Amino acid sequence: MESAKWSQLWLDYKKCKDSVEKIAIEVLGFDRAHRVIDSGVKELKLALGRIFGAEVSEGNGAADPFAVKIVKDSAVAKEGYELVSSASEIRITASDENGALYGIFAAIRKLSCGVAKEEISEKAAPSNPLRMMNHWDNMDGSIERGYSGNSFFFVDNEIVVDERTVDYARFMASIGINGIVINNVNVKDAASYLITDRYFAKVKELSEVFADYGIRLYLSLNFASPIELGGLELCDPLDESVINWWKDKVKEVYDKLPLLGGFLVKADSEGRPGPFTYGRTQADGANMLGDVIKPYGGIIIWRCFVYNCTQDWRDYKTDRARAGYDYFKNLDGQYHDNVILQIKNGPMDFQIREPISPLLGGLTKTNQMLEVQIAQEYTGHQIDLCYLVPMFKEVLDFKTYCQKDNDTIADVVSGRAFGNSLAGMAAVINTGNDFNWTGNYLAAANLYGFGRLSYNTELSSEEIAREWIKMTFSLEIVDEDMLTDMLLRSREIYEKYTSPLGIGWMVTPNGHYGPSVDGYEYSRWGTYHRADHLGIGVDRTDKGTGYAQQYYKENAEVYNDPKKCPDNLVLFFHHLPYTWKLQSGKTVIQHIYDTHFEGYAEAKEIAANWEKLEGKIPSDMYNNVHHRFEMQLANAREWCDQVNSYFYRKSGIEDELHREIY
Ligand code: BDP
Repeated sequence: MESAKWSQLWLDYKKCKDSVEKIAIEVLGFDRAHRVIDSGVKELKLALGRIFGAEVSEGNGAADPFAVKIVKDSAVAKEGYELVSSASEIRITASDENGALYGIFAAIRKLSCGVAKEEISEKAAPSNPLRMMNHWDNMDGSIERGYSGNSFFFVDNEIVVDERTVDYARFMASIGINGIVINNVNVKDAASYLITDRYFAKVKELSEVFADYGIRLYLSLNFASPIELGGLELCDPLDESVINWWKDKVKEVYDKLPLLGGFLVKADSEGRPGPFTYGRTQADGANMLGDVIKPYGGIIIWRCFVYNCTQDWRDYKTDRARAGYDYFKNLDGQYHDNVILQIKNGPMDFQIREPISPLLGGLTKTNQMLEVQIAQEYTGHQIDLCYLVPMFKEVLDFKTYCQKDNDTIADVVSGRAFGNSLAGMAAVINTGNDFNWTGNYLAAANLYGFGRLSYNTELSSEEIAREWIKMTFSLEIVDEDMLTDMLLRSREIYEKYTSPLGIGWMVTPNGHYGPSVDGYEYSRWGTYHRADHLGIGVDRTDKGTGYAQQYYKENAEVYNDPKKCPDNLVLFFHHLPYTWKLQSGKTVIQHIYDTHFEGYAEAKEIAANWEKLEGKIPSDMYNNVHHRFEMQLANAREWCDQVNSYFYRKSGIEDELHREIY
């Protein structure tokens, strides 16, 4: 076999049992020459050729025994599709080109998952208008929080557009992604020059590759560009010289990059410049850019990850969890139409367990979208297995009580709740230039899963896992069941051996892999567990920091009361004695001991399950994951030992089961 340059992930089309000699592709009603239709036809040719061993041609099909027809029909929903099939054809109907492309990939997905060609039927429309990936790639080729090698966009401050870029765009389109931010939100050094002549030609080329697959390219923006690029003395969003500079700059940008979707901005956060420097609000900053980009149809995605990262850990009242809501809620309704706020799923920072950000749905008059992280920064660095789709489902299903019905996070971020047309989901992506794209082969389930979920939030974690497994590996059903089970349990296992009961952190500073119970305890980041010899947890009730009151009444009441608060978040909201009885009936300390021992034991179980797949999947895949499980077990053991010892020594309370604690 010809050796591949990089993995084809879930698009590595394999031959099915059914052989078909000839298949005709027909395009009806769409312009065959349209770039997206052309990509779709190319993909069909490749896939059908491989799956059926067929000779695939384009034609009117009349004489051919089997045809795949791509049909335009304005009755189908925007970016949606309908699939029907019979003994002689598969018919893919859509009203626009993106819908047709998604329909094509859906038909291929069905075939790859073993559905007979005569039995293909599905009707779909995207849950979210914006379905985006955010790269944290730097121009020097490094990736912030990247665990899969270096950037495939940037090498030594140059932009690379090659076959790999095309494959990347195919993968993203196949899961319904329609927007990609190519550079890190921390825009520094060469990245500031992405909006200058230095890079326009290459960014344009990249935007064209994306456009072939129905994807818009976006750029992260340096709010201080007027200073850094323009030589101005300030970047005050209300200053006329600043506004004029931006007007000229954005005109130039759109002259050179007509396909640009807009900008993503991290301002006033972790050392980034922003409107606060000039006594202006976040709305002042976002609206100024929104107004400037409006004539070109662009949008401004403004992140809400704004908090004081130089706080005093002695000060109990300054609660980082409150910051997003405190800074943004009172400006609700002031953001302009083409501005959308991007809000992390939790109030802290992508921990394995956090409550849902109260800002989501707390805002009712503002465009908003959800940000999650599939780069496993705090969830095991793509070494430990952690299938994140169940977490994303929990977020989407959360009932905010922002109104009587239609009040879940899925309703809010899709735009359904309040009728916004700018709405959606974004993920900090987990890819790099490793052969397999995601470091750990199994981490591709998160890449695949996020895309599928952003297109259809109704899919279950299990359905997504099974699709991905079927398309990636060819396994017997017992093995598929086993791997599905491993994925579905993995998040809970990771949670068990790391930080307990929603408290978060306890992680090695900077790197964020492995335990360090007090690593962030006496630092400036606002990330505390407040453990002493009597108890642990942060009082975020009305008697503490008041964070629980940022939720609508129904949720606030639950979180405010340690007897009602779900166990898995109880230390996020309450400071409790180690002897406190949880709803499970266990004490806090016994829960800590039990879950840590269980987490390590269950990690061993899933690692052992993987060994049952030896010889059933390609050896490079097997070895890659096997090696990572070895590292995961060492990590899980370390967490288990350190956390249990720490709390045993702090509390002096014996484990009821008298297991070995050091
Ligand atoms: C944190 C990361 C940091 C990012 C920041 C962000 O540690 O590298 O820059 O989030 O989201 O999780 O801006």
